[in-house]
Amino acid sequence: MADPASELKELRHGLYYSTLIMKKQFLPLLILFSASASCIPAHAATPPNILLICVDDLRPELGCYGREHMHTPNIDELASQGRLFSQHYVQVPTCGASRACLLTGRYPRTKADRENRAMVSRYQKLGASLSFPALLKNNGYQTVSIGKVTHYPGGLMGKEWNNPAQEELPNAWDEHLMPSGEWKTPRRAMHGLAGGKERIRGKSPAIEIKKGGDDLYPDGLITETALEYIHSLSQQKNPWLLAVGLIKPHLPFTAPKKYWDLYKNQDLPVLGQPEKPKRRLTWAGSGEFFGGYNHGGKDPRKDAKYAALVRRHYYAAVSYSDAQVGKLLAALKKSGQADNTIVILWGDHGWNLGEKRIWGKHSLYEEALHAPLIIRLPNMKQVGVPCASITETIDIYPTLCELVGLKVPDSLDGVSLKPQLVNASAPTDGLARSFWGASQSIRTETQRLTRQIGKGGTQYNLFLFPEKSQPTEEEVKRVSEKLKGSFFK
Ligand SMILES: [Ca+2]
Repeated sequence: MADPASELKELRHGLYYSTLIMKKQFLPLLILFSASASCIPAHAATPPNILLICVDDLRPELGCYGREHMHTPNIDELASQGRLFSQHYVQVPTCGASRACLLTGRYPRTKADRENRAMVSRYQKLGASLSFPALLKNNGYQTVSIGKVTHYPGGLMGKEWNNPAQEELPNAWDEHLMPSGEWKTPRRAMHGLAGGKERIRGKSPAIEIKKGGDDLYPDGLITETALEYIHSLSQQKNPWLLAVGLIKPHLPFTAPKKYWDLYKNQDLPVLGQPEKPKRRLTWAGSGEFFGGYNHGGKDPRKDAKYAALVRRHYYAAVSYSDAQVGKLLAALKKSGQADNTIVILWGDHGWNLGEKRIWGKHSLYEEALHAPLIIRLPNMKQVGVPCASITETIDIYPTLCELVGLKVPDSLDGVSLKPQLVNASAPTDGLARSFWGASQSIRTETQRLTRQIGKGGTQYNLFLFPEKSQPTEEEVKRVSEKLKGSFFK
């Protein structure tokens, strides 16, 4: 009898490798590429490759962000070799819209731009050349995405997220894949439980730990496929962009047991800001967490033991993702391409893990908007020195343009982070903008000002950092007067 695991592997090879034919020439980019404009050594023969690792719902609660209770050795090592951005904020605290901002380098201007199907509406408005994968592809790069890079893992839409006639981001990728294994389709894999089980909305558990290898959940398959691509892309002459989208620690908080074992006896730090805020503008009802899953009658807002259990499960899922990152970086090293590859690790937004009595991400509070960003360049200086300047997701697209020697398109809203990659203490404009529905939030080094326009008129909510005291009415008035001109029209 055939071994089901090898059958699965063969199926993946059959599906995905049949199309891995490298035919393109990269002359246009060779002409444009200027090694002196980047941190890439002048003797580099071709433009650098790019390995972009997107991690879903990853808080900056990682060892390298100073959180010692976390077991994240691989992301920590990447940070020690590159630049950690300690104050990186996303534009929208939801998967699809945040990823659309990453890939297009633009603020979300409309309501549709702030929703999970943002990529589709942007593409329809802005056309084929709006994303950096498309720009790179048009300039000779081989572009591949594996897993959840745009909103739909694999980049296809339709009932099961696998209709080849419905691409989420057309003309951007030479290949876009989602190995769904025993879950059969990307939709079922996205929230998949062990054993190929599909999440049943409102009935499946939010947490699960099972004994098994990394392929117990879809990220193991995504990584395995990515390892094969790192190997095969490195054999060709074209520069490449490989975007790998890991699904964990997105809900449900699942991981193979070995990652749970790291936390089962771990003391957890006291939760910051556990109370519902008095200043409640844009406060979130945690619908995804409470409505999407069955908690067996338990509520972490009232049950400290359950809250700690859920947190531990989230952390186990983080460590599971971290292990996948380790495999990707080891494969890159083994491929011989590490010295000519830019590595970016990006979290699509944060997550309130009980802070402010929120269990979820759909708000304009600090925890939902603060996300990890680490960039490692070949031959980088000041490695391991973090950059504390305020940065935002839209800055990544122009950064990549500058690093590979392409002109930054005029349509972009962000600013290249190359100065901060060269010198960790280089300042930025010191301002990050985030959006949720009709509300907006501005983060400076010491303040977050959120504006809500509704039936009650225009209201402002101010937070001061570090969050020790609540601002007085006077301060709210003074800061909103000072910053309100910076809200995006
Ligand atoms: Ca997400």
